[in-house]
Amino acid sequence: MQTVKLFIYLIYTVVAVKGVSLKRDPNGYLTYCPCMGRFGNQADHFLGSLAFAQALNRTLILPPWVEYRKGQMRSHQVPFDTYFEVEPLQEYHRVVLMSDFMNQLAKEVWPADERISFCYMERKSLQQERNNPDKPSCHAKDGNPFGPFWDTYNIDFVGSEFYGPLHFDVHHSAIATKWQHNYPADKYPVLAFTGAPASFPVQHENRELQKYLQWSPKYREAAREFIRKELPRGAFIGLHLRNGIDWVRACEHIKDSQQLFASPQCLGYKNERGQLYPELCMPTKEAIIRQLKRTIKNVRQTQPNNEVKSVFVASDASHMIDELSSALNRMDISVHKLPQDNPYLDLAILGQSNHFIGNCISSYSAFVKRERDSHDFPSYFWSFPKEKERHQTKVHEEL
Ligand SMILES: Nc1nc2c(ncn2[C@@H]2O[C@H](COP(=O)(O)OP(=O)(O)OP(=O)(O)O)[C@@H](O)[C@H]2O)c(=O)[nH]1
Ligand SMILES: *[C@@H]1O[C@H](CO)[C@@H](O)[C@H](O)[C@H]1NC(C)=O
Repeated sequence: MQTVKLFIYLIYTVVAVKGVSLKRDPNGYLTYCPCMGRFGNQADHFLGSLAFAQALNRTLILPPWVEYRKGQMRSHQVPFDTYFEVEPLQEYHRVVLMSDFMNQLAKEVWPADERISFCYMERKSLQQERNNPDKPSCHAKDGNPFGPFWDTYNIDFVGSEFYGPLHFDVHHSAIATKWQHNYPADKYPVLAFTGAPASFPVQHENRELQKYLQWSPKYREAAREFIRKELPRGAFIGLHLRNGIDWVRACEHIKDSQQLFASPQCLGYKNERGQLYPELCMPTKEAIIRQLKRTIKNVRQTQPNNEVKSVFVASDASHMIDELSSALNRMDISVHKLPQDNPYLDLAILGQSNHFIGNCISSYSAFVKRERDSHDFPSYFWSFPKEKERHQTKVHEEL
């Protein structure tokens, strides 16, 4: 009897220490490097990849987020669950953290000598291929962040698979069946993509998957703390000001495109709500102050019981604290920002604001907009709709 008890006790401790051990998914796995862009881009890609894994009925291996730090040559990989919870995602589809997969399953499911990287077509190497000059390859680890990403989990590839002309649009075709036919799970237990199997910006159909992406307790708490301790009681408006030098340059592409980055979120995926114009990307300081004042007045009229007491500003460069403070001084509204740069905490706070004004072109703003949509919180965009048109609609309404 004693020995049985001891045995059971031992089993319990082993399970408790190692965590519940994972069972192999007979339908296989899918993973990718979030190798394009910073957080906003990666989040768009994540939603598409999640939908794609679901359509193929493969477990999605949750990649870490790829971050770039000033003055460092190699990207940093931050575990997926640093920022977001794993559990809510399970409601939609099977997922597993990359570290858990590599530690617990890779040895059995994905032995080192069977690791194939998937890319649409051959990717040219940056360095000269010394050994094999002519052999086409995905060169999955060539350059930054490609190399550092897979190195994080000691992954090397022994071969390449070019999957073209297959694509990822699972909503408008039977492409998922073709993937399953070409790459059955018993022969290809893991599909490891050199980039996200998804489009940018996120497909319209996949926007609502945002609701499964929920902030980790650490960020949820930190946002709540900041709001409670630093902001006066009452409603607050969250602003995203995207105005760094890289953005000024990005905005120059406005003139030769129908859409730019996240712009379908306000213009519509088929431009059904208008064409691009420069102020959508780079509103002037005057326009920002005008729109903010107008929004505050609107809230006062429509929600007199929940008066705006403060403004929270998130920005990659200029927060305009002085300009905004003096503009709102007479209205008795204070203006705040985080003491230190923290893009994730900025996002989590913007998600909780009573009203939000973001940049339609920015995928960073788009993250906030989607999260708020999932809670039915109101959001607006700088200089949208276009001022002249807005004036015309107003005149029209008055008539
Ligand atoms: N702390 C902070 N960082 C920001 C803010 N806005 C942008 N950034 C930083 O700038 C990056 C912008 O890249 P993305 O997240 O891909 O979004 P985007 O605005 O579409 O920009 P690009 O894709 O680079 O053109 C973010 O990931 C942040 O690191 C902000 O309001 N606060
Ligand atoms: C999808 O995969 C799961 C887990 O492997 C399996 O139980 C389920 O039957 C699969 N669904 C379909 C439609 O094949």
